[in-house]
Amino acid sequence: MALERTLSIVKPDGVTRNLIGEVVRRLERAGLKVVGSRMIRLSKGDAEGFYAVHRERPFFNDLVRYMTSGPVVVQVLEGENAVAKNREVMGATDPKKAAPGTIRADLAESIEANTVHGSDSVDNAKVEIDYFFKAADICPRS
Ligand code: IDP
Ligand code: MG
Repeated sequence: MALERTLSIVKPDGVTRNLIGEVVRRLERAGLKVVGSRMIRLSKGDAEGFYAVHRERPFFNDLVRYMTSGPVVVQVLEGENAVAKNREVMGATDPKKAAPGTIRADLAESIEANTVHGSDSVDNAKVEIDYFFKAADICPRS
């Protein structure tokens, strides 16, 4: 077990439907602690940069349009195995394939508007946290 940090985002569909608290409740109940949090409206450039790894995918332009369609909450989560734990609580990308009881199975609207983002590795978590947070805006809790 290792104390890790990961980046979580409540995506525009989650914010629009007033599900910020519901998402955070589920993450906290799983033992994850919020150590950084702010609401932002991504610019086109922000979204393109954040999802650069997907730029050749057919859904890229739609994804950027969707992620810039309304405010998001970017959060840094801390905890034992935080990267995998967050992904577990989120569920699979496609809500139709997500395990029952996960955020995406219970709350997501579609494979695109799937309510939450979570880093997929410890290395990517570091890059993604740095994309949105200055060190001074993160408050360690353990
Ligand atoms: P992840 O969010 O579960 O890590 P990724 O494969 O990294 O999934 O895809 C990033 C985001 O792109 C997804 O969360 C979703 O919003 C969107 N996305 C992924 N696959 C598709 C697709 O086939 N159609 C439309 N949007 C997609
Ligand atoms: Mg991903």
